[in-house]
Amino acid sequence: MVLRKLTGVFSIALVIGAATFAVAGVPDLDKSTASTAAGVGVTPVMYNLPNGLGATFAQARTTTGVVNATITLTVLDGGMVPVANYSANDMWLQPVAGVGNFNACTGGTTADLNTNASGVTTWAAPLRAGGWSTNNTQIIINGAALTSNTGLVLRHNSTDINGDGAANLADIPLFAADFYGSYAFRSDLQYDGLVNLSDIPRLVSGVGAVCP
Ligand SMILES: [Ca+2]
Ligand SMILES: [Ca+2]
Repeated sequence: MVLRKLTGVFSIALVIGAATFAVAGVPDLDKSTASTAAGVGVTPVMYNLPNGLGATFAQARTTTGVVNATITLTVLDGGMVPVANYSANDMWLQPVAGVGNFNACTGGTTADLNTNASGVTTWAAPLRAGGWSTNNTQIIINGAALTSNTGLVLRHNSTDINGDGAANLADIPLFAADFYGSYAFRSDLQYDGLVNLSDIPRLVSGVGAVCP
């Protein structure tokens, strides 16, 4: 009986907690939404460099060529009201862990701007990051991933193939191994489903890029 009462108290506490979480002006991870301009059924790949001189989101690629993968995020609170002027520093990208070695520089994947009056921000400018990932890319708001989707279909690679934050001579042997070996996404820098001569200009021009 005592246990039952205690359970009731805990339930009420949980409900109060949930209600508090949905206060005005606080981003709601389930009601906020994000998408890429590439649309459904497309798998864009971003080419990133630690110094931010990799591809813009409009220069993402699929096996058939360039595709605009610009991300639009609409931040809403629990009452579906736009959260305006939310800090760009508190919204960032992070691939789902488990595959690859994606490694962003500090602040290297934050949104372009604070949210506008409609609660909207974008990712269009190049990221500052190295390493690679073939998993979905999550939108993180103040440390927690959006729950309104399971991540955006957006993959990443970089001349910083080993993902240590610097594209340098240590990455070249990895490329060489993939160039002569079986296909490896990490070295498909000019993404088209093949690792061949067309990937070498990005490899060469990327060497020397480090986090700022
Ligand atoms: Ca490296
Ligand atoms: Ca290629």
